Parts: sequence; C-alpha cells; structure tokens
Amino acid sequence: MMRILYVMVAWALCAMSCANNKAAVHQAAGGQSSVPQFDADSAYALVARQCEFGPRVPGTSAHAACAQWLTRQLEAVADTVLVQQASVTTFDGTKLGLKNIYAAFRPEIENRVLLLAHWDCRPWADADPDPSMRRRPVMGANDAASGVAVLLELARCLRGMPPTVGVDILLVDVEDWGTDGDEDSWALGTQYWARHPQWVSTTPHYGVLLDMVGARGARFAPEYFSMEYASGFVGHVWNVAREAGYGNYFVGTQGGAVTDDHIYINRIAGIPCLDIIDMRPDQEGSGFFSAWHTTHDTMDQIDPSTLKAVGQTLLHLLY
Ligand code: 1BN
Ligand code: ZN
Repeated sequence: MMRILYVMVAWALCAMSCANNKAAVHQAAGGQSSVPQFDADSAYALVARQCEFGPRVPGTSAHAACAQWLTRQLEAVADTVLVQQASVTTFDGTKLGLKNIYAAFRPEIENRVLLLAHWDCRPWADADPDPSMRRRPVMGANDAASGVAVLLELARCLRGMPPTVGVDILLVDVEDWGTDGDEDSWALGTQYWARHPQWVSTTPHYGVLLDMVGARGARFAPEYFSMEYASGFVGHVWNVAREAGYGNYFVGTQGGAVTDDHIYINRIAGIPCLDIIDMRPDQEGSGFFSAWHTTHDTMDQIDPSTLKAVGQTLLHLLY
C-alpha cells in the first residue's frame, strides 16, 4: 500500500513538473521541447529592483548594495560566481574601487559564449535638457539596468534547463565614468577584466554585449565595431532574431560606431564580441534613445516587449 502511495506521489510530482516545463518552453516541430520562454515581466521587475537601490554610481552606498544583490542573484543559479575587485583611476583623477561580477554555467563544456552588460550608472546626467540637472546622477533604467535584467532572467532559464553550450555572464563595472573625445576613458571595468581575465573554464569563443536593451521603440542595427571584429556572428545573431520573430527590433540597416565594452573584449581579450545596442540615427545629438544620459532614464522608458525581443533572441541563440 505504502509503495503504491509513493509511486502515485512520484507520478503526481512528475506530472506537475512536466506541466511547468511545458509552459516554459517552446515546442519544436517534432514535438520535442527546445527553447525556454523568456519571462519579460520578471525581467521588467529586475530592472525596477536595480532602480530601487538608486543610481548605482561607483563609490556610493547604492552601488555597494546593488553589487551584493547582483552577486546573490547569480549565486542562486550559476555553477560558479566570482567577484573581481580592483582599483582604477578615471579620466578626472578619481580613484574608484570596481567590482566585475562573473558567473559560469556548465564550466565542463569547452564551447562557451560570453554575455555581458555594465551594471554601473553615470555620475552626471550631462545630456539633460535642463542645465540645472546636469550634475545629478543618472538612474540608468535603460543604460544599463535593462541589459543586466535580461542577463539575470536568462540566468534563471539556464538553471531551469541547462543548454548544450557553456555560458559565462559578466556584469562589468565603471563603464559610464567617461568623457567625450577620450575613447579609453570609458569601460574601465571591462578593460581591467580583459587584461586580468578570470574564466573558470576555457575562454569563450564569442561574446555578446547588451547595452540599452529595454526602451520603447528600440532598434538594434549592426554596430560598426561589431561588424569590424565579428561580422559573421552578427549575421548569425540577426538571423536568429528574425527567425524568432523579432525582425522589427533587429533591423538590417548599418548602425553607427559606439565606444563600448565590446571594443576591449575584441582588442584585448581577443574574443569576437558584438554589441546589441539601441541606436536612433534620427535622435539629434546623441544618436541614442531620447533619455540617454539624462535624469529621465527611469522606469517609464522601459517596455517589457523590448526586453522580451532581446532575451528570447539570446535563448534561441543558446538552445
Ligand atoms: C554606452 C552607454 N556608453 C555610455 N553609456 C558608451 C559611449 C561612450 C557611447 C561615448 C557614446 C559615446
Ligand atoms: Zn551611459
């Protein structure tokens, strides 16, 4: 009798878990489950959670608290998490402690992809239309909590259904303390990592940087340096996006050149890395979304549909 009960309980648990899995994966033509479904509402909540800390400007308590939270989020789902700490000096002579937060999934697999986004916020909203606001910090809902949120949500999917490729997630610090006309003043966290990498497994074969991937009406066009260093991979990712049904976001028009973290992953680490970045050629001045480097880069910029387009594309890429 007891044995029958055990069998019935085991069967019921299995049926429940299978039902959950069915809800969370896309069914391939042959009836096999293939790609997990990216939860856009969860990703949206992860953007909001980062903003609740306040602007994550290096050297502030919001930055320190967020670092701890990000580390815990990844520790809950990854195989290995490392926090790289270092001291860097910015273009204006400020000495900052940086934290690059790294998580490895399936370190036993040699075929690996790197996914990265910066998690710090710009200390000054120097593009704000109101001159009196330009010394205020940027909240950074889109630049760049959106990219971090997509990666955290994706990390949860990786735990639920391990992919056949290894994945390294890298949340890089001190990207946004830079100045116009000095290319190497940006992306200090990535520059440090690229010179002192701490992969727990083999070096990833390809990299994907996410930057500003959450705004309403986003358009992702192949970025100039991505084409210079990783044109074949760009073609592949844009095809994957189109096949997944997101060709309205991933457009084929030539994008501009952006001084971003991927430059150093390409030039120093030697990993072909592309940048999925929202560029708006018709946006006068910046060429980015209208609230870029202003005090208006807040939650009301964020559209879950944009997060979905990017997150689901990455899942199709990995599975
Ligand atoms: C991206 C997001 N960047 C800053 N915030 C890099 C960048 C640097 C973009 C200079 C344009 C000019
Ligand atoms: Zn920025």
